[in-house]
Amino acid sequence: RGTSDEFGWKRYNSLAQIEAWLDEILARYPVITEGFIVGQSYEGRTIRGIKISYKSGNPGVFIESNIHAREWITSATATWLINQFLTSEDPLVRTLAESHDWYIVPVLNVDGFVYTHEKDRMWRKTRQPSATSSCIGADPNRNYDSHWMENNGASSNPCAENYGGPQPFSEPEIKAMSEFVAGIKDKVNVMLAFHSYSQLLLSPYGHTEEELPPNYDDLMEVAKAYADAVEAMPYGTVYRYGTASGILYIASGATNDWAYNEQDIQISYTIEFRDTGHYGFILPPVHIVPNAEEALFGIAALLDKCKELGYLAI
Ligand code: 0X9
Ligand code: ZN
Repeated sequence: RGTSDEFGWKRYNSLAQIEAWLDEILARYPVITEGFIVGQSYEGRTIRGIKISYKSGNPGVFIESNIHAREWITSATATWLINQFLTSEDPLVRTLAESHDWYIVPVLNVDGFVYTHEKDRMWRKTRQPSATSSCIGADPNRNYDSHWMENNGASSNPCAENYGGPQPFSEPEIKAMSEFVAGIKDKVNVMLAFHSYSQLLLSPYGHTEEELPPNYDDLMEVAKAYADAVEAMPYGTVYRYGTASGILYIASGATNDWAYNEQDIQISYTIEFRDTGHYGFILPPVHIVPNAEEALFGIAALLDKCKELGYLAI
């Protein structure tokens, strides 16, 4: 007990720890949970997820986490949420957990994640070599086939941190993710892509500033519900919200734009967690639980607003 190889939320966990914990959870809750496989990474690792479903006919929420390797707070938060959904006795959390079907992928960029633990803490991209350069990996959040490479929203330089890859879905992790989501999209009402850092809720579009998404007003109202709920918590953490292109920068080929544009998932955000830059990606582990609590109550408020606006009908 209390040794560094034990899974928990007092420190960041390795991929092996997360997978061993997932196995325990799946064995302990065999009726409510179901493991799923998204696919295989470039280095041959299995990308795993967990579905949590208390009853049939619930609206679906997909959580994609750790697509960027160094954003460790995202998988720590995703696993904490899984644990809450299964063990919390708070009535609000019970209602949240039991009235949605959750599809959660704690670590999508498995190769990159292992690399950040073993070699380079600041690694962001995948680990697939380039055919034209000695630089390794593409930015997986620029590799979806929605407006790929448009408007300088990704780099064509294999050495850049936002390299879009040689073609859309060149990265096996993203091809697998796209096929997995496409196969269940009729059951997915909400897509949330977990990132860090900056404390932002980013809606489509990321690829253009010239146009707003058709349900922009609703997307802003839903994001405001999340931000207001988080700010009302004792931590008082402030989240800003807007379109990704409007309040951050133009980025094309990202998960939430692809889900919105190509899979018709009408509620789709990138969420940038703590902090605003003091620690940045190297967020101390004392932030894990507070950040995850904010995500929990933010998501609860977001889904309440989605329901009110009619987005959770199935
Ligand atoms: O650049 C990114 O991929 C995200 N920021 S991060 O610092 N985590 O790398 C922002 C993605 C913005 N979302 C869209 N363009 N839709
Ligand atoms: Zn990111």
